[in-house]
Amino acid sequence: MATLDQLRLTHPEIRDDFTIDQHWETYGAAEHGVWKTLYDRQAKVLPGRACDEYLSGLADLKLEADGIPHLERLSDRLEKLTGWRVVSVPGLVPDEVFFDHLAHRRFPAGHFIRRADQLDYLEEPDIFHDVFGHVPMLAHPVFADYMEAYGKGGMRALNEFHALKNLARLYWYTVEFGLIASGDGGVRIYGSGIVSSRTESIYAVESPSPNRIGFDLERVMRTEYRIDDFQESYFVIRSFDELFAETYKDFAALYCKLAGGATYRPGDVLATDHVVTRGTHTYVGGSHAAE
Ligand code: HBI
Ligand code: FE
Repeated sequence: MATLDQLRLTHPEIRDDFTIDQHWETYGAAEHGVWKTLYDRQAKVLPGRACDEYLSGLADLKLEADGIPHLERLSDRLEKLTGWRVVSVPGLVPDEVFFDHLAHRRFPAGHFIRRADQLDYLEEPDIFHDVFGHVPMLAHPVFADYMEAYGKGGMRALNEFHALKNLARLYWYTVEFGLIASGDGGVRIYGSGIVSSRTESIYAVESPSPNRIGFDLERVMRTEYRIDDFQESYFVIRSFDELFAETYKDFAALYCKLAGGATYRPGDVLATDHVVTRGTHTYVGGSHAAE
């Protein structure tokens, strides 16, 4: 995580909240071309796999294939819907800065876009992951409330409870890799990490390999996650109202309870789990999952 002083070398105009001006006119044809390639790929795999709320957010915000979005114009549309704006940042920002932006309905989007030879994987979230992956769901009023509540909760977890790890797991298994039950007994995608990845969009919905487990707040907060491969388990919510209602739970009592008790590996399935589909992979145990 670069510090403000380090970032000042490459972004002299960076502000104390780590935001920079996008200077949309400075993106070149190659960068707009990468956006178009990624967008066109996802446009082929998401219908029938992404949830309706995501797809209508994409349409309502007029996020299209033609090129990297102009964040000010995008924010003017988004703000009319749910009060959120999208701000440009050089890359990952410190947790407390990230939470403060979310708590004030500002979503920080990486300024850069991956290179054409990095289409399938990158270590830091770029503007395609952040804007194509995260922003459409911010047009959904209940999810928009959830993200603000997450930001406020993050500040408390960081400052009062040293429970950031538990909260990061909640973010990971909902905002980044969450699934929602669809009426026909299947699942649909709302998580940004999935929806911005062609291969994982297919894997998360159709592969028999991963577990798909009914969402439970404490269960998720106790479950480690991997950052370097497809998820071994996905957690399935029944509705965004259900997810938002979780934020009203007494997190202080929960964090105390979490301080003791088990931590689960990504591939574990518990007797108490509501198993939607049990994965065919066998958890090999082995190296502890990356945190
Ligand atoms: N910074 N720009 C940016 N984007 C993120 O998604 C992000 C971050 N900083 C921290 C972070 N995510 C995670 O550690 C959160 O779980 C806190
Ligand atoms: Fe993300």
